[in-house]
Amino acid sequence: MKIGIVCYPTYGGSGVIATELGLGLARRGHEVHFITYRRPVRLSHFHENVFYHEVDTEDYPLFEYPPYDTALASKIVDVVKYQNLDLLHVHYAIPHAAVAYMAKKILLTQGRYLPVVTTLHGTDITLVGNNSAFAPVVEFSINKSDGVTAVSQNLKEDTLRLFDIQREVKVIYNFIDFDRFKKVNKDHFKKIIAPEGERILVHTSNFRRVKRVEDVILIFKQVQEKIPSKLLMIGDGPERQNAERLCRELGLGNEVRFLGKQDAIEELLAICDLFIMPSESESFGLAALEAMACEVPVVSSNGGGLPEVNIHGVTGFLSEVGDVDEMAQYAIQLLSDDAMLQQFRINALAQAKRFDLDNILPDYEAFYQEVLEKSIIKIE
Ligand code: GMT
Repeated sequence: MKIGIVCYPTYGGSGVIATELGLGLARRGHEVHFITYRRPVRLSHFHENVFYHEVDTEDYPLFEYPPYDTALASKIVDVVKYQNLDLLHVHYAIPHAAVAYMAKKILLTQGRYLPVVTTLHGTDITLVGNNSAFAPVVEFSINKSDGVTAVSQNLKEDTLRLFDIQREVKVIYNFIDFDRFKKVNKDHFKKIIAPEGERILVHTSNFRRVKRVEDVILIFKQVQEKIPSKLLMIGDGPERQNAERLCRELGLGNEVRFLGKQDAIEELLAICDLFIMPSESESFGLAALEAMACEVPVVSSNGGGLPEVNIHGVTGFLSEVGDVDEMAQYAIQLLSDDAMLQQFRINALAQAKRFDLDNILPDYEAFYQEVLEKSIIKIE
């Protein structure tokens, strides 16, 4: 198949999933064309069967906001026509699903039907998409897609609850590439971070409000009062400054390290004992899955689809959103019991295996095939 992929090229989960999916499809012999405004972060070097088309937005004094949607639609039309794509897969509804609809309509005037698959990732439904500034367009463009997937059962339910959806939404979970995410020996590195053998807690995110980054610090404060420990804060975003300020106020300057955006997350996860994810809402929680694949248990909130990934009392613990005290108690319980921690590590890996890329990728291929077959019927 020749597949176009539209996504955000940044560090967010939707861009990561879109890129890893494209690379996986290319390894299985499909021709994959990424159409984005910048090279996706995980598309770092040359791959067979992978092409990259950059969307160029023209700057002009009249434009207060560069018309990205128009530029993207034009680029999609161009790539579909000249690369002869079979199907377009857009990740994150805003604005990609609406732009795909526009491209599809343009191509139709030229006698070509472009089947479009939209994958809903989370905040495009629960936070931003739900906002009245976007909702009518989000609803319309989901209904106009030829196929729609959601990354968890919870996100599917949210989509059906928040919008008037006239079509089937298929759940295809986030996935993990075990060739990359696995526990590796980084003991030399561990000695630098925790020279006295302290426990290492970790949080990775884009530091947006929905992540409740300050809760991570408040949980860690309680943990390190009971257990010698260090905290790694990986990623960057609007809440980082507040989190750093809170650390200074709580006197945690030496115990917490803000590492910023990191590419080799798996090398850092390899030295960690516990992942903290207290998000307000999380459609799936890809970062938690990456940790579990590296045998790191998770203490998280129960927001959104997190209970589908992190199993309470098995791979970690779940608490109500904002219940910092309970999350801290769970973390202390786990980190002070070697046998329990070891068992949770094993359980976390076993649960992560359910989301192995090799199992999930064929679901996408089958779904594409289904959409293509229905599209042929539509043309006829
Ligand atoms: O909000 C983010 O953290 C980024 C966002 C995205 O779309 O880039 O992540 C969402 O998509 C991920 C991949 O499907 C999910 O694993 C994340 O849970 C989801 N984030 C939220 O729902 C907050």
